[in-house]
Amino acid sequence: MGYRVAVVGATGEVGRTFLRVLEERRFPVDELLLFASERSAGTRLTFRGNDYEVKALSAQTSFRGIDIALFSAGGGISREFAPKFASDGAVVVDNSSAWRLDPEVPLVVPEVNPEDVKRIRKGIVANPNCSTIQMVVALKPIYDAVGVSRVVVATYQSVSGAGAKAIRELEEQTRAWCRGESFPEPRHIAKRIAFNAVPHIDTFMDNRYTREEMKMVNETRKIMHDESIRVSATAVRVPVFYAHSEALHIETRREIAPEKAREILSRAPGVVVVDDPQRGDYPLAIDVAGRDEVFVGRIRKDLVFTPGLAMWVVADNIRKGAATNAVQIAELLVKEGVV
Ligand code: NAP
Ligand code: 3JN
Repeated sequence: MGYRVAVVGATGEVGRTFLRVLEERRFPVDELLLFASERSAGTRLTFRGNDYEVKALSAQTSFRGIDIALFSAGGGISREFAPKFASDGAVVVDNSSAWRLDPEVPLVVPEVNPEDVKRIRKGIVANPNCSTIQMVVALKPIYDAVGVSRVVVATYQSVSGAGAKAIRELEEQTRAWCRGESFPEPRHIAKRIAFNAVPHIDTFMDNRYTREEMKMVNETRKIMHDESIRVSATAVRVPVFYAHSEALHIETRREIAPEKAREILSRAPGVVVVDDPQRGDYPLAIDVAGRDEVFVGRIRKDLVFTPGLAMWVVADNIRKGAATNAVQIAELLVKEGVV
């Protein structure tokens, strides 16, 4: 049996990747409806070798008969349209932060809390922030083995996290530098990103952390069902096209040898351990781009948190951090008979 699937934000970085991932994973799509803004109405996108026309999403759009709607058009669109799709019978898998902390909306990473998809109340399941997803996939096996009390994390986030226009921005700035021209003004990233590192993703909050950093704090607790886990994050944009990297410093509740952590992580679902630094083997964004797993390396004892571990965690932010995780959620919805 197949499903009637809608993609909202189909022309964006995440939307286009949804189509690739649905095709690669052979998700049972019977009918596909593509939506974006008025700007790209009429654009044609390919899925399984067939052409589909993108339609403008509007208050007049009919949402009847849709089984699953994959949303990636920003929080405003999700707040307005997800309830409309849901009240017409669809289950919405939403990629924005709009619904993530709503107690009636499950926030799901299939390797961590798959059972939560059954707790749908509003017809919406939220996909966590990309930086949270890769962190919790790496944390969960350690948490299950010895407990985790505190995490300090610094992120190195690629420009694709800020959308298709930010990718063009890094390209244009780099091209200008190569030609000896002056840099064009930044428009989609807070500061010049070429040859730079910018500790400013999303907006600053009253506590002087950014919204991106606080997403990691709050979403981790909700996904792990543990309000006692303390997370402190610094989120940094770096001139990388695809894949986010993270330096994690973890306080565990009980002692664990790095060798044991390596063994546990090697067996964990969705994790690939690449950890032989003497031979120059550790995860790199350029190798991880295009992959669906979370890559972990540099696993060692932490020198501040005792007992504790330090590790380096890398994942493709557009795939595992967004489209792949959302399609995995859709697969769970099918498996659990929710759709
Ligand atoms: P993007 O490349 O800028 O694409 C944005 C998409 O949203 C485009 O398809 C755009 O359509 C569509 N859109 C914009 N305004 C719209 C409107 N008024 N009505 C309908 N569609 C509209 O951005 P992206 O990287 O794909 O990310 C999109 C969203 O996904 C983000 O805002 C964020 O909420 C979420 N996201 C989540 C994660 C995560 O951490 N899980 C990661 C990345 C993104 P047009 O082509 O017509 O402009
Ligand atoms: O910047 C990144 O690397 C990830 C960005 C995600 C993002 C971008 C715009 C709006 C989000 C998100 O998923 O948290 C949002 C949002 O708040 O919906």
